[in-house]
Amino acid sequence: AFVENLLKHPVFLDDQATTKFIDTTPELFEFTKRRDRATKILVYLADITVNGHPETAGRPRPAAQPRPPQPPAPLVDAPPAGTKTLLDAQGATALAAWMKDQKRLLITDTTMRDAHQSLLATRMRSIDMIRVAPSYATNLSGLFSMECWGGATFDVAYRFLQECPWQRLRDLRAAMPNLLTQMLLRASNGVGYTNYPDNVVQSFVARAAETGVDVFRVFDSLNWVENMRPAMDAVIETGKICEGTICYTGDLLDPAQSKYTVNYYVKMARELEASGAHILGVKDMAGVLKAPAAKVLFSALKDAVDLPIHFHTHDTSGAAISTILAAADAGVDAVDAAMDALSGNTSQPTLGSVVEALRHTERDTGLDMGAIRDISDYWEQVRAHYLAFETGQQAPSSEVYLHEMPGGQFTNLKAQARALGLEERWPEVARAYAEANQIFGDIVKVTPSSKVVGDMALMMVTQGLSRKDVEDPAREMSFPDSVVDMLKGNLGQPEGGWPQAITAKVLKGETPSTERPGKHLPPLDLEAERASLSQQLDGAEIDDEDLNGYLMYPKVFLDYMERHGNYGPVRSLPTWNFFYGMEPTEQISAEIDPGKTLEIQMVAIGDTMDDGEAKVFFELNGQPRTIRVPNRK
Ligand code: BTN
Ligand code: 3PY
Ligand code: ZN
Repeated sequence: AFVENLLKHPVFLDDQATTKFIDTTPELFEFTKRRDRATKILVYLADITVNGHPETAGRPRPAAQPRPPQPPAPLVDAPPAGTKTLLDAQGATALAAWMKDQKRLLITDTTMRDAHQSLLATRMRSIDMIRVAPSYATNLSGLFSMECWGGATFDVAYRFLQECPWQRLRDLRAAMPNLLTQMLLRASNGVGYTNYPDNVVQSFVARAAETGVDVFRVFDSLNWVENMRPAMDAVIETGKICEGTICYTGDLLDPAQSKYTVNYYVKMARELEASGAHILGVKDMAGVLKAPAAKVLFSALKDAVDLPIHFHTHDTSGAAISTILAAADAGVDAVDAAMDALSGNTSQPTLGSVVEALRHTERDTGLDMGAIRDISDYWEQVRAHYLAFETGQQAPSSEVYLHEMPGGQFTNLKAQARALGLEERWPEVARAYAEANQIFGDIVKVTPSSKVVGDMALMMVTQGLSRKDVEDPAREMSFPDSVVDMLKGNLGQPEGGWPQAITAKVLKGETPSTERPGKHLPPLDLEAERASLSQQLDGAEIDDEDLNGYLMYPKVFLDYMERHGNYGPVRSLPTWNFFYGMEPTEQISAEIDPGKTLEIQMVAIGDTMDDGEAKVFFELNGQPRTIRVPNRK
């Protein structure tokens, strides 16, 4: 009967069965459900083994297969009470007050989000995070929060890792019940690159809070508070923590600095406080805040607002720890750091070193160095699997003070430059980036405005254009779409407005908008979108997670669903095998559901036949299985 049930089920008929569909459809008999998904995984493994993974093709490969990472054992029986325990018991306002009462410097671990976004092109897979999450819950329960979601991870999970980002969040939340989870939200740009209608942002925030985000770091890519309010209001409405965030740029000690001064930041901090933020975030996305300036900035902000302050920076220059110590001295409440093995350079400063630097001082973090070392050892083993995504950056660089490129963009722009054959000309790209920033009037550069500056820089290098050429009204050229869009006002308004001459040239006389973009975007009919998505997926029931994924990235989501139909829950594969397939005689396990594990052995790779298909021989749970895949090599 189950076969009939399964085969007649409208969703299954069209091979659109997803993990979630099967998980939430109890009428399906277990044996076949396993067999079916197992076959899909074997097809994936066969395909990668024969053809390679497109994402690692042509990239450096570890000399030998690294051993599977082993998470540290728990130091206590159960997760002790932590910040999440406090939030649940007393709410966001009490949590903020508690932060201010702490003498110790609070630490956010960014390893699962910004660190790999900034070092490994955001390619870290969920399995490598979820495996170590219980060790954090037991061994480092004194952390302030775990930044593990948002930013570029949402898009990359679907697009490149063939994973559902919501499932990642759900699993991490469950594995760290005592710790606050934190995400990066680009205000009206959601976790995308463009302004969404207000109700799309609201819907996304509500769903993220429901699935497991506790702290929302909300920023706007032009530091425009008006454009942050809908997202901030949506967060506050969920009862979760709203970290209203200032993006730091320039050098506030520079006497020539006329825009991004202490007064500018103080004014913005007050606006964020008045808008209901529980925490004031200071996001130094490029890592250009220097220690002496930090002292001035944080002292002024402490005086100006009553909120706890949370500082985020990058170690691109190699000088970030000095800035953190200055910030700690000036009374900052919390800072971000990455576990040692994934820290430094374009990533966050080194967590263990921050902890050590403050040991036996007033701001001693109280975190256990042994626990930190063990978890960092785990991350070191994980990192070895991602060699294909390393940037090749060997050393810190003071050039960041010239280009001010966000750490999270660095790896991305480098990959884009490589794709255009400009890898050898990276220093030119970096300098063009600085010039492009000046063309736009010296703006805050952070996703998505940083991407626009990057697009402009790549155009300048490929076409050999200087700033003067670009600004010359007599010289005709066509600009990247993202530049046109930004100067139309579709990302909002920067401090001081867009420079008039370049706007006129780019828009060819069209009048730009100076109002909040969301003001004119009509609300999307969410139920109509759900119905349309369901239709595109052959009648599948669409839950809020899938709907919100689709609203952020319609095409990326649909492509993901199509591949999911073919390859099944590949998130359960070990990272090595996900990227490199299997060797003959190799044996692996894949837990496709809690407690349900596939034992997979690759027996041999057969010949490719006349029809171009290669046979791959496996044993699945001891039973022989032959899979045919097209040999595209
Ligand atoms: C991806 O597209 O990056 C992840 C999904 C894997 C798609 C498989 S990998 C082998 C084969 N070659 C392709 O280009 N796509 C499929
Ligand atoms: C992001 O928006 O993804 C960032 O990390 C910005 O710094
Ligand atoms: Zn960052």
